[in-house]
Amino acid sequence: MAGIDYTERIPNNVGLAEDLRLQRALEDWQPKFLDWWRDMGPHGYQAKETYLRTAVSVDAQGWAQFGYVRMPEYRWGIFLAEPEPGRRISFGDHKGAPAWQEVPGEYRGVLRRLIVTQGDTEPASVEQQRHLGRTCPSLYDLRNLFQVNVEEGRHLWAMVYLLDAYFGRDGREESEALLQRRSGDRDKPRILGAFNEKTPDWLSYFMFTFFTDRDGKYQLAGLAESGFDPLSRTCRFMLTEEAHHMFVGETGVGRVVQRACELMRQHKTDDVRPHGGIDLRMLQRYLNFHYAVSLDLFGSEISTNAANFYTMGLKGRFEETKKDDDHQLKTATYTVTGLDGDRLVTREEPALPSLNERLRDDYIADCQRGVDRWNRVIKEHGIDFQLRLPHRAFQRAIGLFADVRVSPEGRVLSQAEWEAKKHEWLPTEEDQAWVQSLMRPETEPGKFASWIAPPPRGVNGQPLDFEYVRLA
Ligand code: BYC
Ligand code: FE
Ligand code: FE
Repeated sequence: MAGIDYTERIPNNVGLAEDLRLQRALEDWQPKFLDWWRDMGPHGYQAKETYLRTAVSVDAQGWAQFGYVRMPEYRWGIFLAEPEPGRRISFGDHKGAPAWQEVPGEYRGVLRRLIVTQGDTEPASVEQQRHLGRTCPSLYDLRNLFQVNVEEGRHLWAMVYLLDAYFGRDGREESEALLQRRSGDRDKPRILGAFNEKTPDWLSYFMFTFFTDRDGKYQLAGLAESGFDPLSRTCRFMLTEEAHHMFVGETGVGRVVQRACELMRQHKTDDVRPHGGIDLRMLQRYLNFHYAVSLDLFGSEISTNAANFYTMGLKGRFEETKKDDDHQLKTATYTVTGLDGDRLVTREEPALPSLNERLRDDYIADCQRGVDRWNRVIKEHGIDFQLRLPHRAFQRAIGLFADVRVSPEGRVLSQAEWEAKKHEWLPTEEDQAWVQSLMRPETEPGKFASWIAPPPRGVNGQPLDFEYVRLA
């Protein structure tokens, strides 16, 4: 592996050529990353040419270059959004001070933990999705999957850059550990719950990119406000990529909805299964599951960690600088839903420890907008059905509702009531078997599987029957 010109091989706008120590650290890490990618990246497609978008710089021309690439040869680069001259910390105890260009010593451990938690999700999602290729509903979808995968790989690079550049030896150890944990592994699992779940089929994948990548958007938006400027700039550039992941999720689920509606109309039935579709009630159960595990990713409703991240100036609110308040929140309150015996009630809580819940609220509103767009498709087909986000307390494993059973409407249930009803609310074994039975590959250019409508247009102005992945 010696002798590679990494300054050329790793596109970057961080002056890598001038920083020998960092170059050496990344030079040591890159082959380990590639080993991981070969072992845990998309299974069976490493040698196939895929029509991918590669970022080679952060400006308008450079960040969306399209061309055929074999994934292991993808140019994973390190990009930070352009610096804001004179940027100041906009919240917390250090509000008004110049943004940090180096790690503030007293927060080193906390900051490292945040970066590691963020970084850990990126390779985890690649691991979760690695077997989807062989059941792709079209070459268009296969290409989009691989686009998401290489970009999650780049997001891992983004966090490893911060660890290697700013955290010395422990940063390098964390960089290695990011390649050693494995999604779903009993002994060395990924850090956060949703990233140890399986993504066994394309419906789960579209739900994941809608709901779980959207957690990414909100977490990255909080970190983009960070007083630690390199983290802020890194996250700001990652957010431009994240938009595509949520596009894949929203349009993916939307196309499944559309196909279900078309089949319902055509065959005048609610049960579209005999016609190779996924019916709306089953979709609702998948939605319920992915929404709940994604809500858990925001952490506990009342969290001293969240208060500390904010007070220390490390993680802000969504659109922190657009908010019109004191940005310190020492006396402010926030409305939080909690439990009172077996009733769900709202309470005014101190704002600082409620920051996870506040970010969750922003996220829920964003999810609702996407669900509304799916419902418009259903309505346009003249079908009387609506998809709904379940209550925030439904099926939670983290926080105030972790120990209670709650219906999608928000009623606290006895264990017996839950057992009697849960098959209506969460994907059943039968649902999973059905969805799995639909997962037959469609690899002829321009063709789409029976359960999903084609998208309105192709990628980067290319036609739908473009050879997005060369399988030959
Ligand atoms: N599963 O006070 P608490 C993305 C832990 S997604 C397991 O409740 P806190 C992407 C927590 O770590 C974005 N453990 O929560 C999407 C803590 O452990 P320690 C990822 C959990 O700390 C798709 C303990 O419980 N980015 O980018 O206020 C594809 C008590 O914590 C969970 C980030 O998460 C869980 N769900 O907040 C690819 C941003 N929830 O420290 C990529 C960075 C909590 O006591 N992370 N715990 O051992 C954070 O800001 C915070 O760590 C969290 C948790 C919001 C995750
Ligand atoms: Fe990511
Ligand atoms: Fe993502």
